Amino acid sequence: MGKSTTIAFRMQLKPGRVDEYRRRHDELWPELKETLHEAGIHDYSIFLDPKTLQLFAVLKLRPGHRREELPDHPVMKRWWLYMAELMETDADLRPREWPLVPMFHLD
Ligand code: RM4
Repeated sequence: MGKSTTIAFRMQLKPGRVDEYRRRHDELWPELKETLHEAGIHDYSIFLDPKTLQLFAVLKLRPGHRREELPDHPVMKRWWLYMAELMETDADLRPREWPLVPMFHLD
């Protein structure tokens, strides 16, 4: 089995939604966890910058992952719909994502 790749991206929380955002992730739907794992995602963390409400997501993708299929997955769609009141979204209610550029890594 090959090595996973790490990607990172930024998302944007809406004002006054920190506690609810954390609560929903503390209670992440088991079927979403399964869906993300099945797509090849693991070791997924999200950090908050409390000053700007920017969310920094970093996750690992297994070789042969299917992350690009997630937007069509019913569970993913349902989660994004549920989260849309808390996060800045695109017109289709996906959270807006700004890819981050890797600059340094220490093993
Ligand atoms: C986030 C957002 C992301 C999703 C995580 C689990 O708030 O919806 O798209 O991957 O939750």
